[in-house]
Amino acid sequence: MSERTLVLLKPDAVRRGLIGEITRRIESKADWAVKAMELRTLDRSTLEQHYAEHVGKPFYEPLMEFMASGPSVAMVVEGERVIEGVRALAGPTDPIAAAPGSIRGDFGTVVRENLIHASDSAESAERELKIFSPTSDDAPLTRHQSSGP
Ligand code: RTP
Ligand code: MG
Repeated sequence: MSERTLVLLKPDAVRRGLIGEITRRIESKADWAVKAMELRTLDRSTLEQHYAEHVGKPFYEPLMEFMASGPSVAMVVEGERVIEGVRALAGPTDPIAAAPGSIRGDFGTVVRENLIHASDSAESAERELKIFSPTSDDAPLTRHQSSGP
């Protein structure tokens, strides 16, 4: 079933020049498509809504500070089982526990600075897409066959 998810490339991913690498992995999956994309430094109010479930946890304040420390890329990705699928590409929260081949497993070492956020359920996706609402271009996506040399 085709669905939409919210993906954030966190400030560490942007600082380290990994926007292209991570986006490539997502975009390469058959029939998944980036429907909206925006680079911006997330403000406190957006982050409070986004991470409301973690208020009061010991990692909450450092997480908020990290997430506001520089620009993130917010994107809407659409496709078959994309919610579960991007979580699988990302790997578990702790990058040391994440298998090589996953985004966190290949590029991360620190739990907080784990490169990517992806909605964890249909309910989260619906909620988070409303918070970020990057402008979506709903024109049908035409994939052109490259006619290279
Ligand atoms: P996310 O929400 O960012 O997609 O990540 P997640 O579902 O894998 O992890 P979650 O438990 O929702 O935690 C949100 C983010 O908080 C940071 N974190 N730090 N013990 C810690 O220092 C700790 N635990 C979590 C991570 O950046 C995590 O992605
Ligand atoms: Mg989460």
